[in-house]
This record gives sequence, C-alpha cells and structure tokens, in this order.
Amino acid sequence: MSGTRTTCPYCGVGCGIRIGSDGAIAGDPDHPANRGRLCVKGAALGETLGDDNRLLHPMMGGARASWDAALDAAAAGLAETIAAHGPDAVAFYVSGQFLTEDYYIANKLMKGFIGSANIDTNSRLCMASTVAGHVRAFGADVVPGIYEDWDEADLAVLAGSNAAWCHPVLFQRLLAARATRGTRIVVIDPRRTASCEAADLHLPLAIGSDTALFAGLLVHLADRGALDSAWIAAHSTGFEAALAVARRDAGSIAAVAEATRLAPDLILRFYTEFAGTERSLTIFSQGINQSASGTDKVNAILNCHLATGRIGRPGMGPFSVTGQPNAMGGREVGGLATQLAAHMGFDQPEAIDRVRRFWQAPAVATRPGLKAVDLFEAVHDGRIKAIWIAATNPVVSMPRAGRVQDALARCPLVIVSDCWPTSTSGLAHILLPAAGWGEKDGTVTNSERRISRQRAFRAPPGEARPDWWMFAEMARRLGWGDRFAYAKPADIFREHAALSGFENEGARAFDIGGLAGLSDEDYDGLAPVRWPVAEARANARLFAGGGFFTADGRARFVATPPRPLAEGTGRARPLRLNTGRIRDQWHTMTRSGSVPRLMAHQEEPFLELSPSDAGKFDVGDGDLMRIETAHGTAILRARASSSVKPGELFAPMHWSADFSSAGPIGRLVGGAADPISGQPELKASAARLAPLPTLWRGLLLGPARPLGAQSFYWARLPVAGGQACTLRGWDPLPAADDLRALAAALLGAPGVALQDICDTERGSYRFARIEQGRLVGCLLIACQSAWPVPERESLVPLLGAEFDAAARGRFALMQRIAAAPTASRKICVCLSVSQAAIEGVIADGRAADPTEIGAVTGAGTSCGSCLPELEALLREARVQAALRPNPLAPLRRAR
Ligand SMILES: Nc1nc2c(c(=O)[nH]1)N[C@H]1C(S)=C(S)[C@@H](COP(=O)(O)OP(=O)(O)OC[C@H]3O[C@@H](n4cnc5c(=O)[nH]c(N)nc54)[C@H](O)[C@@H]3O)O[C@H]1N2
Ligand SMILES: Nc1nc2c(c(=O)[nH]1)N[C@H]1C(S)=C(S)[C@@H](COP(=O)(O)OP(=O)(O)OC[C@H]3O[C@@H](n4cnc5c(=O)[nH]c(N)nc54)[C@H](O)[C@@H]3O)O[C@H]1N2
Ligand code: SF4
Ligand SMILES: [Mo]
Repeated sequence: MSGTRTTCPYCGVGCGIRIGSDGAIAGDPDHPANRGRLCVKGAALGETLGDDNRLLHPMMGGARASWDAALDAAAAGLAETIAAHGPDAVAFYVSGQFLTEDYYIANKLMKGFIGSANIDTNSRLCMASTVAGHVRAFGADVVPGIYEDWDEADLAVLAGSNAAWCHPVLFQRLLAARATRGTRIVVIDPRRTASCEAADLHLPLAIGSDTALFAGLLVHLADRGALDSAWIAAHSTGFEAALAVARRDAGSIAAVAEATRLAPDLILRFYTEFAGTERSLTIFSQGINQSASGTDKVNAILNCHLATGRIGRPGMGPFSVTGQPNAMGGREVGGLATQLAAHMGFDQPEAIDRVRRFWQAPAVATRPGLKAVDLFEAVHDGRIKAIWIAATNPVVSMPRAGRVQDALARCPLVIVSDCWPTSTSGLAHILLPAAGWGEKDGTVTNSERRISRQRAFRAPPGEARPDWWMFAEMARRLGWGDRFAYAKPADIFREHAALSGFENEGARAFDIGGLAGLSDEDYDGLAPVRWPVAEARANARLFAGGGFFTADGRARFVATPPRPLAEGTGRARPLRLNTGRIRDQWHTMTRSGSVPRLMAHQEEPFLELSPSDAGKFDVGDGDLMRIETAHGTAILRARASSSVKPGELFAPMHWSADFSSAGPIGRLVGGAADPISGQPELKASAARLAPLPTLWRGLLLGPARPLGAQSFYWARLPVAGGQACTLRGWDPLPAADDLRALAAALLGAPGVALQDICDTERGSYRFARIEQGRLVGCLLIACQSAWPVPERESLVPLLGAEFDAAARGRFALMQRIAAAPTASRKICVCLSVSQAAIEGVIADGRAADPTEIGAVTGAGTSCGSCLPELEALLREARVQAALRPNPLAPLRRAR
C-alpha cells in the first residue's frame, strides 16, 4: 500500500487512518480499534489541514521573532524566575493532545531538572477521577478491559457517557453487538442523549447521584446472591466495610429512589439486569469523572465489578473511556502533577530515587505539584510567575474561565505553543508555533492501552516545530542539553520504554520495556500494540485472576458515602447547569470550528431547558435567555427539549469568544474539585435564568473574523468564501445613522459608504459592501415587524460573486438578498440531508426506520454518526402521530 498510516487526533477511540498517495483520508481497515470505520470528525480531517489561519512563526510581544530569540527569551524568563523565587514559581500546563514523546520530555524537564512537579494537564479536567479511583482499587491506573469486550458483552451500561457522539466508532461496535448477540444497553445520564436512542433502558438520574445508584446496586447484588464470594475472598479486601456503608446510605430501592429521583421500577430493572448478566460491561466517562465526588463515583462502579468478579474476562468489566487521543499516554508518562513518571508516584521514596538515577537528574521533585484549578489560582495570586501552556486552551476550557483569563493577564511570563491562534494564545508574551497532526511523528495510547504510531505525511507550515523539540531546546538552554540530546521521537520513545521497564519486575502495571530496544526502522513500522508488552501477558485482559498492583496483590473495595453536589441550589439559583459535548465539534473549536460541514449540525451555541421550564419563562425555541451563575453571565438562545429534566439545563462546552458572544460557557462553570482527584465539577453549576426580548434579528455575511464584545448576541460559522453570523438584539436598534456606522464596522469598512436599502418604517435594513463589482459582505437586520431575516444558505453564493455594478444591478442584488428563503438544520452532514427533508419522508410515509430513511434520502449511509438522531426523529414523529392531528405540525416543520 502506498501512502501513510496514522491515527485520528481527536477522541480516545484511537482510530487508524490511511492517507492515500493522493492525500485522501480513509479509515484503516487493518487498525484493530476501528477496522476501517471513521466518524464524521475523523472523516472531515482533511478539511482542517489548510494553512490559512495557522501560527507560522514565533512571536514575542506581538511581533515576529526567530526561534532562537523566542526560546532564549523564554529560557531567560524561566531561569530568572527560578533563581529569584524557586522552582515552584514556574509551571507547565499541557495536554492529552500531546504525543507521548512530547509529554515525556515536558514531564522530565519539569520534574527531573527544574525540580518542581508543577506540571499539570487538561487531563485533570478529564481523567483524574478515574486515575485516582483505579489507583485506590487496583493499586495502579489500569483499564482492565479491551475493545473486544464491547463486541462480547451481553449488557453494556453507559454511565455518564454519551458514546454515540463522543466515542462514535466504539458505539457502533456496541450497536453491531446488539444486532448480532442481542447486547442490551442501559444509559445512566440525567439527559436523554443520542446514546439513549439505542438503549433498552434509560435512567435519567438527578445530576451527581451516581454514587447512591451504584452503592444501592452493591447492596442488591449482596441481597440477591449475585456475589462471587470465592473471588472476593481470594482477590480483594474491604468488602464488608464497603457493603456496610452502602447499606447504611443506599440500603433499599426507596432510599436510592430518593437520592437519585428515579422511579423505583427503573432502578429495580437496572439492578435485575446487572445482577442476572455475567457479561456486564460498565462504560463510564465525564458524567462520572467531572464531579466533586468523581473518585467515589468511580469506586462505587468498580466495587460492583469486584463484588461479582466481573473483571478482566471477555465481555465484562469496568471500562473508563478516555477522551483525548493521548489521555492514556499522558498517564503513562506521569504527566499529572500528582504523578512522577511511568506509573511511579511521590508516595514511595525508592521510586523517586529510581527516577533520579534513571534520568541522572539533578533535582527530582519529591512532592506533588499543583493541580489545574489550584495551579491557575497560584498564577492569579502571583505564586506562579511564569507558565508555559501547550496544546490546550484553558481560557475556554477551565472552570471559572474568566478568572483564568485574569490570572494569565497578570502573569509576568506566559509562553504558549499552539498551531492556531486561540483565546489563550492571545495572552501569550511568547508564542511558539507548533507542528500539528500530520506534521509530526510519535505515539499515542487509546482507551484500551493500545499504542499506535502517528506519522507525518506533510511538512509543517512556516516555521512550526514539534512540541518535544521546543521542550528539549528549552532544556538545552537551561543547561541540561546532554540529558535532552534527542535527534528524533524514536530516541525519546526508547528512553520512555526503558524507564517503564527499569527495575520493574512486574511491580508496575505500565511496562513496555519490551519496546526499549526498537530500532529506528522498527519504531517507524511499529504496528498498534497493547501494553503490557514485557512478557507473556502481552495483549491480555488484566486482573481476572487477581494480580493487582497493591502491596498484597489484592483489589480494594472502597466505601463510598454519597456526598451532595458542591454548589447548592436555592431560591437565588434554582437550576443546575450541565455542560458537555455535541456530535461534530471538538472542544474549543480551533480545528472543527473552521470546517463548514462540521458546523452544519449545530450552528450556534444553545441552552437546553425542559419544555416545562420553557413554559414557565414563556420562551420559545431560539428566544434569548440570560443565564447567571456565581461565576459569570451569558446570553444564549433557548432550546426547549424533552431530553433535559425540569430544573436542569444543558449547554455545549465548545463555543469560545472567537465563535460567539455567548462563549465560553466555562466562565459560568464552577471550579469546586473532588478532594482526592482534584477534578472540578464541570456539570453541576447552580444557575438562574431570565428571558430577554428579541427586538431585532440580523444576518451578517463577510470576511471571517470574530465580532468581539458587542451589546447584542452573535454566533459565527464558516461558509464558502467567508463567514456568516447570526445576530439577535435585546436592546432597541440604534437610529439609522448609528446603524450604518455599526454596519460599516462589522463589515470591516469603518468610514466607507455602504450600499443600503433601509425601510425605517417597517424596521428592515439591508447594507452591502460592494467593491469592484463584487459583494464583500452584507448585513441584514429586521425588527419584529419585518421578520424574518432571509436565511443564509441562499445568500452565501452571492458572497464574492460578480454582478452588474450599475444602480439597477445593485438594487437587484439587494432584492435578491432580501427575498432569500428559509433553510433547515443539517442532520446528516456527510450527505447534506436536512431535518426538514427527513421529517418530510417520515411524514409522507416513505420511511419508517433509519434504513428506509437512508434509502430515500441517503442520510446515515456514510459514517452513520447521525443514526441515533434518525431514531429520535422517528420517535418524535410517532409521538406526534399518537397525539391528536396537530394543525401546527406543518408550521413547526417550516421553521
Ligand atoms: N464530538 C466530540 N467527541 C469527543 C470530544 C469532543 O469534544 N467532541 N471530546 C473527547 C473528550 S476529551 C472526552 S473527555 C470525551 C467525553 O465524552 P462524554 O463523557 O461521553 O461526554 P460529555 O458530553 O462531556 O458528558 C457525558 C454525559 O454526562 C452526563 N452527565 C452530567 N452529569 C452527570 C451525572 O451526574 N451523572 C451521570 N451519570 N451523567 C452525567 C451529561 O448529560 C452528558 O450526556 O469525549 C471525547 N469525544
Ligand atoms: N464546561 C466544561 N468544560 C470542560 C469540559 C466539559 O465537559 N465542560 N471538558 C473538559 C475536558 S474532558 C477536556 S479534555 C478539556 C479540553 O479542553 P482544551 O484542551 O482546552 O481543548 P482543545 O480545544 O482541544 O485545545 C487543544 C489546543 O491544542 C491545539 N493543538 C492541537 N494539536 C496540537 C499540537 O500538536 N501541539 C500544540 N502545541 N497544540 C496543538 C489546538 O489548536 C487547541 O488550541 O476541556 C475541559 N473543559
Ligand atoms: S471515533 Fe474518535 S478516533 Fe475515531 S474517527 Fe471519530 S473522533 Fe477520530
Ligand atoms: Mo477530555
């Protein structure tokens, strides 16, 4: 085969990708994670490779600089800070989107040479509770299962995981198992998510109440004789104590029902399914981890698997899915502030000494560093005076994001490496351009401990360089060049592999010592391999026969008393704000936000609330609402949806201030952290709402750029030839002249006269910037009396189009702008099928299931990511049909 094999840089499924010799991107049929499949994000990767908006050169104080000048200045800044204030006055904040080789170097530099453990990562917001829970129960941070378990389970419990959208290719393996072996699916999520469309049972528990649910399950297992007492006796300790606490707090279905606000029969059905199914797989993610009791939630789940001995055998076990492509690799190198390196911690002096000897390090850190939330607090109050942020965008993704922004604004030295400009890079004193996906070489580890190579297939644009090189160069400038003399990623990987096997002898779970001797050629050709790879256990499931990494080799049950959420609700803030992901966006949108077809699924940020709460506030779909928490305020468009319960709200995490006036939602999210893992509670902030009137609507088409702070709502998306922005105003429109000035400013032509058609009587305004017979951009505004604003799709083709520059021609263009029809949301973005089209074929009886919808419209026949939504539209149609004939239905569809 010609071309390159690599892996997807998005989620932790870790799909293999083939780049054809013509540059075409396709799933790798030989990669064991995906066997050729890709989800819509992976399939659209080619569209993220443009160099348009990339960071191309190092910058200092906003001006272009050479690499030498930028790195010298950064090194001098770090050295001076360390000399004056000690090593703990500097910090690195890195990312699960690093390759393992990047991660290893950054960690080694901070913990071995600078001599502080102030290196933390965005995995603190993501996997920290699972790491802590694994260590408590297993003595090591190990996912016992493998992906084959998803094919071989009879019961799959998705706890706080919306895998249909967040781990789509694995979810499709589950759907295949359901089709072939009848695997039943239970979803435990306060929301009715896309994953619920395939579920046999959905438990919409109260946010934060998982510990009670799983403690109750432990009691049920004990009372129904479903324990594996022989396994418990042979391989664990602490069962009786954990059961006693569970009995005290969740000893009856009634008690669990009260804690979780679930109907007792739902709880009993779940418990009965679990008790009666040997091959039970519990898949968990951020609904579990991102919680102030996240570690206890994890252990409550692990307890149930230990109690039934359902671990490490085919089709069963607890399965934490990793979020980022290399979240697992970061855990292997020890990139969290609470780890040292290669599954060694600060709690054993001999481990610290071992790492010191291996690295020949002058100043190994001897105690944990600051965890993300505390780390940015320390930047805010000046204890940390220099920070290097790489491959993460904390000004958007951290809780209390406004405070993180303030902290960086006050910090004397901020170094940022990224591929694109971001909200965080805007605050950098020194900005380093990073080579991105497809431009750098290294390894990543996916959710099932499988290490795969990422391979370069294009040259980095401009002067962009890989992250490992930047950190190695920094080490050299700080005086440790001989210990960081790597010529290439293979050199780093061999050292990392050797450390994992160094004085290991089976004592540490993470052992890839068997790969320490790879030649450069072997490394280049390395096939995907699952650790441990030291000896006979290679590629095996772990822990079926015990062999835990605790001192006595036994697993630990952990008592998990339920605890209340960190932020209380009350009269002032009666609602709970839950946040998370949508199908087609990746985090802070620095990549996925520039791909038109990925924006087609959800074009704007939104605030989901239950129909009854919408009724209470008398808001309809798309109306503006002000949401306020103790930490911040945002104005979002409401979306009434029966997928959220009364009293709960949901907003996507993705939109930054670059993409909408409503972003980032992180400004509203609280930072209270789990006391053990330090992971913040990102899904349960107390909030209040107030409706705002929509006094005018607008549509802006023009060159791509953020609109910045405005006194109206805006959200932008990429379109062919530029960007489109939706505008909504809650204040009365300014007078026509002021409006003209605003239009000129928004169209990037302050002081330039625009073409306009203004009907002040009706409140309809059309402004166009026309240059040399081409439409550069236009702004359309309509007051209530002149609704609706023409929809975007029919206008986009006019952008950049040439036309007759005479007055009549201009007028005709303006007329066309004014007369454009309305459009509908895209459900299948691969084949561009809209919601209206799908609803149409359902309504006229041409399709009654997803296959038929696919046959008629094509929807769902490419990557399959939208299949759950096709189910949801069918369900919605059935609900509508069961109600009386609805005279408003056609109207609803038209909107
Ligand atoms: N499309 C897409 N996919 C992604 C990503 C992305 O940005 N976009 N990011 C990747 C990353 S880094 C990660 S970490 C994963 C995250 O993958 P997931 O964890 O599946 O995603 P989230 O949407 O953050 O949260 C999952 C669910 O937790 C629910 N939840 C909230 N509170 C609770 C609770 O108290 N209990 C329970 N049981 N559930 C609760 C939410 O309603 C939500 O549906 O996704 C990865 N995949
Ligand atoms: N409210 C709320 N907040 C959340 C979450 C939530 O559910 N709710 N989820 C949390 C979770 S689980 C996660 S993982 C985080 C994710 O949050 P972030 O890590 O902030 O999100 P990304 O947008 O993925 O940021 C990655 C950055 O790295 C850059 N990049 C990509 N490749 C490279 C590279 O090779 N080198 C360098 N130097 N840069 C690169 C990208 O351009 C981007 O700016 O968000 C967390 N924040
Ligand atoms: S499932 Fe995850 S790894 Fe696979 S293509 Fe989609 S985003 Fe990439
Ligand atoms: Mo994550």
